[in-house]
Amino acid sequence: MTEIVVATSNDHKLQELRKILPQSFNFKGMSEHNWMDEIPETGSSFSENALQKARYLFNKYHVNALADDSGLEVEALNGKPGIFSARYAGPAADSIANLAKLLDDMQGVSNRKARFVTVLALFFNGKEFLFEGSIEGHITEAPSGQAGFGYDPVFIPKGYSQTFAQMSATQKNHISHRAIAAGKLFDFLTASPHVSASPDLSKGEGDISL
Ligand code: ITT
Repeated sequence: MTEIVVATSNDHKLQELRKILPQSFNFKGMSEHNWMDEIPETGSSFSENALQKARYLFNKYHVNALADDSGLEVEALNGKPGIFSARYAGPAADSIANLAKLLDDMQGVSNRKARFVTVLALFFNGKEFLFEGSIEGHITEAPSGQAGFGYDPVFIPKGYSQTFAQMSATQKNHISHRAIAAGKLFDFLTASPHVSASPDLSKGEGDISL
């Protein structure tokens, strides 16, 4: 079975991706290889960061690599926390602190529109590909629900009445930003001609959004 190593230290992402992506590939966590690297993330966009993380694994360990860079963009905060979602309340901040800062920043703000974005970068057979997904919604006044991770307790997707954290994993994985990006990756991986003769980035093949 073809192995693809997921360049993440976020176990929630790995679990969500594994549920969505084809079972015919072996998506391995870095810890299963005992790789404890702190991968640098210095880009100025989701795409740059996702590519940087996947490239790191590919360059260091010469494996097929997948990376997920994602975050929450809030309209009234000019797109923040965006690429800084994981460390919004400071370099060592956890999800609770990030969420508290977000609700604080949004106090008294009536425009609560937001969207989640995921960019997946794949290094496969020495070539790189990008797949993007996003979902619109709004930020609640207070957290609700226990499931999921990160900002899930305060995000209600458009057309729904529950936060991601109130939904089952199956429900979230059906509609989320990550599900949309991973669905495109799924189609790419399961289209066998792509895998044997990968599309050429420079010709705009695949789902390239650089
Ligand atoms: P890696 O870089 O190691 O993959 P990370 O958690 O630092 O892990 P990012 O830099 O991509 O990953 O930051 C993503 C952050 O955005 C994540 O920590 C959450 O706070 C938030 N986020 C992304 N997807 C989310 C989701 O589906 N639900 C809730 N929050 C999410």
